[in-house]
Amino acid sequence: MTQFRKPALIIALAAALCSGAPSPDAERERRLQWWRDARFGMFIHWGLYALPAGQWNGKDVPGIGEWIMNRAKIPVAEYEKLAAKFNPVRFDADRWVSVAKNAGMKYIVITAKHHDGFAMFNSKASKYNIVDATPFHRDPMKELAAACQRQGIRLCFYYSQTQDWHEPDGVGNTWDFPDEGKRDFNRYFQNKVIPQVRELLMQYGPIGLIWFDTPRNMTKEQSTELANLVHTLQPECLVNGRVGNGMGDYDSAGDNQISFAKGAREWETPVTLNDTWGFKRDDNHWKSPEVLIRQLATTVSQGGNYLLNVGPTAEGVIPYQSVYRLEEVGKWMKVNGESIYGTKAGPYPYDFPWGVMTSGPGKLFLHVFNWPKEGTLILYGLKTKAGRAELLSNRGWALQMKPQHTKNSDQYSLTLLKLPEPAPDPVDTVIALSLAGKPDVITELQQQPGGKVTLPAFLANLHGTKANLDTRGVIEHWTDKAEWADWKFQVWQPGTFDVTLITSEQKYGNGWEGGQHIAIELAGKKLDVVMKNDGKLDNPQNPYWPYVISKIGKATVDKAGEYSLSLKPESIESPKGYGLTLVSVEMTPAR
Ligand code: FHN
Repeated sequence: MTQFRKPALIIALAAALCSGAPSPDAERERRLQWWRDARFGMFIHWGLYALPAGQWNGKDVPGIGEWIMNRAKIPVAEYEKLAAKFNPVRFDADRWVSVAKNAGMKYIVITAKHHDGFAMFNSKASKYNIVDATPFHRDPMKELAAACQRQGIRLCFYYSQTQDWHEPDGVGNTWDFPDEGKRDFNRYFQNKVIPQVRELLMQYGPIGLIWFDTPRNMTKEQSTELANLVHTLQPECLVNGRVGNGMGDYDSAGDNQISFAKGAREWETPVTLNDTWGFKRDDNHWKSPEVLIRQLATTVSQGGNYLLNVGPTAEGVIPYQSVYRLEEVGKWMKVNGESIYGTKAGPYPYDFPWGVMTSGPGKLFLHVFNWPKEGTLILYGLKTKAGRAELLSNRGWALQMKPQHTKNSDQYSLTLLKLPEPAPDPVDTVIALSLAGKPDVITELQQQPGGKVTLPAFLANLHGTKANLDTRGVIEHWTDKAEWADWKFQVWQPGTFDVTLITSEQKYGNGWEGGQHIAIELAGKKLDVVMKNDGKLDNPQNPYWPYVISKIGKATVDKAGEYSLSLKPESIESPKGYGLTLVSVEMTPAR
């Protein structure tokens, strides 16, 4: 048998080469092009859950709105009755699409079927759908597809492939269908998922991507079957990472996860405007336009796409609080879109004290969140000659620049002088820097102008195997005292520094706990302390992951040069055993 295999393989390969068939990687590259250029999309969570809007039998149900059926353990027979009342007569597809368009978004991902199992489209595979089961009798996906075509936006569908609380064989409904032994996931997968995904790809013209969610129990075969189905029916249609088992065209970050360790594949993050995805009447925990704009810039500066959610009401209206926020983002995008669309991560592996950087063809875009008070912004480490610097809000006016290279220390610095006062946009002023060639930068960590040194967890040399670098760029599960980390970095202005540790708390998780005994060694000096909470750090880009500052002590370096700092736990036991979630070590010049 084996004797015949090799020639057969060679013949097949030769045939593929002769036929000029593109490789799977080349196909993926082609599919990704529009999505990479887009960088910013609208997520829409809309379904029957918009009717109860967070309340059941007169009581508030905690948690996110679209999970109400699960959180309140509503029986299928009760929840189904919502369909008879669902009549979104104020739904206007063109209006929704124009809200997205005015915000600067280039694609819309809408829940075709969420975990409650109700299809928001015309489905022959299940009568439990908006056309057959509601008095509305219209297919909003058809109307959205037409409106998207008219307005030049890509339509994409969200589809919950594992959780389906309506079906005995779907995942998640343990209150109606408690007998796990009777659950046959593959039966549900073949009878509902595959036919409905097929319908989504056959009924609405070209679809930008299918956004699967919570892969949980998906086998590699099932993930592959879904991805192949999508790519066979619509070769241009992308599949997100949550199809499971690495079968997506790109990676999906966790919900509301803004940072993503650099060097990973293309990625996208889904983000809420308040806390819920589906409409919830009493959720007033809205993010400010400032947070949203900075999150967008930060995501793109790390090579990601930003998918921002709205949860329309049961009447079919996008809440005004959402529309207002999207309009504010849209105003910023109209001025600064060039620094977002079609751009890539900046060439530096870290962020700056003043903000973040994206890069476009022949240009770097400096997103300045903290406008320098002294009217001067200095960038270290850029070797490529800069041709011109201008504000995107005031093109045509060249900013003054002073490039410098100090031979003995090999320090490169570019100073932007006489910057306008006050900040042209206190949220994010973008400076476009045209370059004479491809950006060539020194990527090693270095002290920044102003004297601060930041050693981020994602750039540490980690010695050990148990703690790991989470995709959001923090070292987590650090519970073994034998594991340690170190960093190398360049100091330009020696002196005495206040050393602090930034660790992370998880808002909806375990919180934060101190008590770990930490030792830091720098320039022959050892500092050791028991970690305590010395204050919270405001992190406007990432409100769901508040940081905690722990003071470590003072350390002095006498001369400029390369240094190494190590961080070793002396003991990592803490009352609850959470261990450390390390964000960074910070060295701030002591006053
Ligand atoms: O459980 C869902 C949730 O309802 C929402 O759809 C988000 C969006 O990313 N995805 C799941 C949780 O990660």
